[in-house]
Amino acid sequence: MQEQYLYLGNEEVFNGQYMLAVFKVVPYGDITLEDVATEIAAESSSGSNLKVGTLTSYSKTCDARVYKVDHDNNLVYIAYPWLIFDRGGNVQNILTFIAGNVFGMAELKECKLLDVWFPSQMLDQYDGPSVTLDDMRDYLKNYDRPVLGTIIKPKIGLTSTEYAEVCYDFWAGGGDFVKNDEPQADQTFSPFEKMVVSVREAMDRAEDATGHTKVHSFNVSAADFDTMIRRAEYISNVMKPGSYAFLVDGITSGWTAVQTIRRHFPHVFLHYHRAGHGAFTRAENPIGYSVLVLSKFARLAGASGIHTGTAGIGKMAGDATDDITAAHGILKLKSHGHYFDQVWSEIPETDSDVVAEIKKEEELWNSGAHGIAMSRAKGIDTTLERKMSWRVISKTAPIISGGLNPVLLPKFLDTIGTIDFITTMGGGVHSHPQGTKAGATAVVQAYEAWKSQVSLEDYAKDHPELEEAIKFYNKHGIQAHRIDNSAVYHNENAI
Ligand code: CAP
Ligand code: MG
Ligand code: MG
Repeated sequence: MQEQYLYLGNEEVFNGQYMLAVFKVVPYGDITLEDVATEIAAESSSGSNLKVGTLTSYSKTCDARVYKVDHDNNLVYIAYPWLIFDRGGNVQNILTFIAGNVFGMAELKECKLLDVWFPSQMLDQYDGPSVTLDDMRDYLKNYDRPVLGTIIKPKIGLTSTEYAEVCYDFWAGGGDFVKNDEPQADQTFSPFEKMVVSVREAMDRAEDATGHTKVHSFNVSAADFDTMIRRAEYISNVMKPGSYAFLVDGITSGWTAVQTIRRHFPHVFLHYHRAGHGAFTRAENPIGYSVLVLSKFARLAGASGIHTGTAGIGKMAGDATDDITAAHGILKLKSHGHYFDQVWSEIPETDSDVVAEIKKEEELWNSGAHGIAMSRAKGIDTTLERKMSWRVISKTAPIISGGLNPVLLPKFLDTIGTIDFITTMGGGVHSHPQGTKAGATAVVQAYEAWKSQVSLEDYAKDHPELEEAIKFYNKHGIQAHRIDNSAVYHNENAI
């Protein structure tokens, strides 16, 4: 037990000077929860396993504080004086503190960081997104449906021109958005620059053919930041402004890579791909952090969009409670987390402007407007960012992929409760029996069916691409049978 970190019942932790965190903790042996909580607080802030003689009165102000222990649920609440974090809006440094050595502590059988809470005074130190899905909607002139996208498959192995042809087919079929798959970079069979030029040419053809603008998200993850910046600059020189996003493999290339691209290219949609997150976030992982925690830090760091999962409908692990809480947690001005309610305002949440905007946002969401996007389609200007961009951490868009196909889209739409997201279907488009173009059209038709509240089967009667998709995916889209949204998404634990 390290008493200096034990502050049960302490109210100071709510004074805006502390970032709050809650961990699910199971220690080995018969160590008490309070005891091990102080060890976690020490290791994740100022201490070690032994009390040192070099402490000063000031250094003690850097101590994390265990302010609540919930024995029934094995929960430990720890407050971190956010002044201990590296100045200048560095997200990597926070996670080094709270999601660093603690995961290696021998006395811990379980240590899962489930939720975090940022006070408004702390939010003001961080970048947040500079480009949001609203800007992409303005470019696409798409306000009344999700941005419908794909990932080019096979995941790797097409030449640059073959890759671009698949892009063309998807866009010609009515799709909005194409992304590189997360490992596509600069491979011998698809040199990066040739791929970019080929994509631009295919995009121009698709825009001429359809009369609609299109977007492509390019992976700029690389061996070093100079190469990342060089690739990003090359894309910026080849593509039209607004027609491209930068994808960063945030887990494998790291938070510094994410923030480097965010800061060097503040006018470009920053697409955070989370390949590798499963090692930390899966429910069956006793050590790690939640999808919500990952997603909240991505918003803090300035990601315009991050993958948040298919709520148990697609091929990846994750359920409605985890994935939908994360999606709403990064979209809304006020979000209900697993344990904390977060207001993403850099001014006190009691400020009348903020209170008014939260009220308006809740009304829009509750009005079945499926979130802000639909209301904008009705000409209601709700874009908080336009009015208060200097006062809030703008929204981050959920990016939904992982085994989805047109047949599963309506169920996901019912589950997520908004249209304000990007969906990207890879296998679920390029496996369509009639090919990629028909696959894209089937996705659009599936959305149209949902929007007009007609069953897919009825809508398919005069939409052949969807009809073919239903036959095929009900047979092959294994996830078609894995629709379990019984996990009711709610926030009973919100404080
Ligand atoms: C999906 C995907 C995505 C993962 C990401 C893939 O392809 O491109 O990277 O699904 O998962 O490589 O598997 P499919 P998440 O559409 O063919 O499944 O969004 O959960 O991070
Ligand atoms: Mg700011
Ligand atoms: Mg992928």
